[in-house]
Amino acid sequence: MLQLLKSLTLFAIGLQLALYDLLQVYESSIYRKVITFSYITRGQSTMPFAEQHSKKYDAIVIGAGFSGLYMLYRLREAGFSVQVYEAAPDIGGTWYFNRYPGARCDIESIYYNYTFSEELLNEWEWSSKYAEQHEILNYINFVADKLDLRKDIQLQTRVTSAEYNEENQKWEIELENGSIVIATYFIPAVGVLSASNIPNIKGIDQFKGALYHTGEWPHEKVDFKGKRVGVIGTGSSGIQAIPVIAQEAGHLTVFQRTPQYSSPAHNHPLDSETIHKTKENFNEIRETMYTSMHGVPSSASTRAAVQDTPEERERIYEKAWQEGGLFSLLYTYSDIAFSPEANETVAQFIRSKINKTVHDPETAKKLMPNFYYGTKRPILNTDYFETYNRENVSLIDLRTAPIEEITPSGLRTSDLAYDLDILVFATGFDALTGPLLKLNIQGKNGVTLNEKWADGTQTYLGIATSGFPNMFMITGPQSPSVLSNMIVSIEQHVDWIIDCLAYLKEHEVEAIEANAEAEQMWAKQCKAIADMTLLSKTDSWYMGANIEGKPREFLAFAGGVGPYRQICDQVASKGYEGFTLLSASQQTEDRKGDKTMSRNANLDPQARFVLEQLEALGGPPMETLPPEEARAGANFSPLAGPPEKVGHVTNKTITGPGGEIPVRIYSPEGEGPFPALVYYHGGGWVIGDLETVDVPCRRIANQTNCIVVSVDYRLAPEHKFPAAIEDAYAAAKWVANDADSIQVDPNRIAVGGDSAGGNLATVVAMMARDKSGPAIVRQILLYPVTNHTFDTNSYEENDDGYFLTTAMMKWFWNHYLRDEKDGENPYASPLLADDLSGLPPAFVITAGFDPLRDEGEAYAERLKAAGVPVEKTRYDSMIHGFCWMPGAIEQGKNALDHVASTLKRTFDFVETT
Ligand code: N01
Repeated sequence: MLQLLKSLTLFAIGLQLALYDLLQVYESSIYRKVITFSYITRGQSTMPFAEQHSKKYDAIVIGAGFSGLYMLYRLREAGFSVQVYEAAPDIGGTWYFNRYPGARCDIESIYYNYTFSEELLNEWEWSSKYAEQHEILNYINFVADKLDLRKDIQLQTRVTSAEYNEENQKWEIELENGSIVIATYFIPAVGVLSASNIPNIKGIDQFKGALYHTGEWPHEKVDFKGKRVGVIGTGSSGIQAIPVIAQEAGHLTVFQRTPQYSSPAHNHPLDSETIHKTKENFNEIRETMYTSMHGVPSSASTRAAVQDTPEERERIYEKAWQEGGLFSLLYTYSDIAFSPEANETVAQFIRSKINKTVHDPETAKKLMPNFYYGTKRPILNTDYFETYNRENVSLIDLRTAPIEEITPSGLRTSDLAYDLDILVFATGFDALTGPLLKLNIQGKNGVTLNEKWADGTQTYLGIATSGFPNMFMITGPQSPSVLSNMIVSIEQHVDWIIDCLAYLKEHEVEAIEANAEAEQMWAKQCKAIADMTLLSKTDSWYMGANIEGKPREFLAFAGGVGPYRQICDQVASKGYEGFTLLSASQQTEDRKGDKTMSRNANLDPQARFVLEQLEALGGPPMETLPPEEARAGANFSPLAGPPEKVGHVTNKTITGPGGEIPVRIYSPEGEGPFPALVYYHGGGWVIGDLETVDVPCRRIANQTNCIVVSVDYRLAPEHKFPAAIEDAYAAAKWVANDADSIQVDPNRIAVGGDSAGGNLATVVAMMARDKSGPAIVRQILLYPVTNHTFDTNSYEENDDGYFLTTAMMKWFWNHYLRDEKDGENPYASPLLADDLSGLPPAFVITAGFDPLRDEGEAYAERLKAAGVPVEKTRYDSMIHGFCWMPGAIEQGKNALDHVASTLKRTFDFVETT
């Protein structure tokens, strides 16, 4: 729990989804098993032909771009025999092919290089903030020469298929010339944007002019001088190419289907001081990149856009605009990636910039984007919008006049025909899965990758896929990949693969294969994370939406480069859990994790991600800390998400038995009197405060249209039992007695709380009954503490690993009670009360993965038996505390809305009777 403070930092990063926390879900969820297989020793005569006559390697790598080259280097250094095949006439991958005019990187050059070698870092110098394609290609060649990589690369050699031979556990890879090569490990390093998308437009073959795709640009200079040029597509490639082509072309016609957000790159030559400083501090910079959201050494603000005034936002957006970083605008506020309202503020800012830049209002109107900013890769430009002020450039809006046909002399939309000499397709790629599926890969049982992924991508960590042993993808689908600085992600994958191969060698493992259960969980998790953000709400190539017939799914892991690295490292540190390791030697099958794994299949993926993040962040367990430190670390606001607006929020203090009690009053707009909920936060009577439940209280107040009075009662161990209940009761009495002053209807007061707060709420209800105190019409008990005992099944099942642990509960109770005897007091353990009759109707929520589940449910049963009307709901897939996390866990939001609808019903009922 305490690691939450650190998690805040991560959270803040727009995309990163509010998630974090606790323990070893993976340990239980995804198991590692070692299966023995009987290795068939084959004599020469029974050996398949291919095996006898083919070249054999430990590893075959396909592709000689950034990923293939680094993979080659690491494999060779680790002592594996390796061969790289590259279809192109030279190395460079994406940077070999994408040589269209204006092509350059969108990550600052000084961070867009390999980080593994000090020597490479020191010997290379970038010329500008965003290097041009030819300079990046020069860099790649420099690295290849420096590390003497070319000798293991066979150029102009296309791989036409790869097939896993189950009998000998080898990959048989067929080359274009028909020859077969054999390898133990098959590593397609084919890039993620290497399968060009040329739309199937009628008449495309008839065009008599020159036709190009930005992703397969020719080596010879294309002469645009005086030509009538058409460009289809305004993504990153189009936006880079259009201003450059416009400078040369006789006339340029841009055919735009979807207008894009884009901000200026402010590219400039790099001065030697910047270069020197970066090199000097590269160790620290690298660390920041590795633990960051996107693989760059910067992060998002922790502030929400709604917390600032429009003027302040404008100032912040303007500063980011001037910075010219790929993520500058996205990082201005923590909620841009999550909240439509926050997103609209930055979208509006960019639209106003376009309006100011483009002179012709009609053209400016056509250029206005209207999807959620950041749900496509942000685009940097150099004079893109200014280009539309040129006489020789016109913009055609394909949304109003779609392309009907490509003709021999040009292109015809539903409106007009355009004569063109050159037509440029800047129409993007069949991203992430496309390059892999083009390889004709066949795994076990004759199943091809295309068949396996026909209805959706299934990978484990984006590195492996079940049914395809010993195959490793680099920056594959369902990894951070295209959402990140690719080089950082490439290095992380390659390093992980090398460590894995070393482990296999050491343990004499012949084959490693992802488990189907593990990849199902991973797919669910990737989806859940994307669904927390706005990313999956836009039709983009991230979603596969640009390719006809491609399954619609978010294709990357959106939880961030740093958290992802931690997850991969955890998997490795636990002996590659989630994988099956096939060993040649006799070993026993280890399936210890099975039971917990099948249980964890029911754990909500968003909750799981929260748990994983918190585990990844590490830190000492709360129960080992002094209370002040535990309190300081328990900041839940990142998980709560942005606070919603409420009519009025008033902080004040009221008089309590031990001094002033701070309260926060959330009031709806309009005239009262309103019904009220007196709310007690959880935190084991030791941690927690008004901030902890600020977001939930706002939501309940808005959804119920009631006043919520949140109470900051005294905490233990400074104030032991019964201080907290005395304050809690005093606050309820104050609300009833001073109802008029805060516009509360004294006949419609409910109490509620979560965890220890749920304990206080029901104890207040008991005290009110026992002392003829305020009339309470409803008690809302969210996974309440009801008994000072630790021997229930739910304690046993959820002892450790699901946010609240047994050790933490013991620590809380020990701080709260003066002695063991207090634990038997019904005002501490209401489940032990002799008489629960006469209490207000209860609404009890419990969570499946919560040590407190059983005592909450037992209490609900006892209330029922005492004649108290009870509604009881168990959120089966949830963890303790989930109502504090509505920003990260959808069901937290649902539970709060459930509370609100129950309260509303109660209040309405009381009003009408
Ligand atoms: O491709 P895209 P891209 N008729 O898919 C349009 C990376 N990259 O090559 O949006 C008409 O983004 C399509 O329209 P719509 C970077 O990650 C990096 O530009 O589908 N139009 C869109 O406008 C980037 O995100 C750099 O409605 C059609 C465009 O074509 C990724 O590559 C530089 C159409 C395609 O945009 C892809 O960028 C370049 C049709 N039938 C690329 N089909 C750097 O700076 C498609 N379009 C490092």
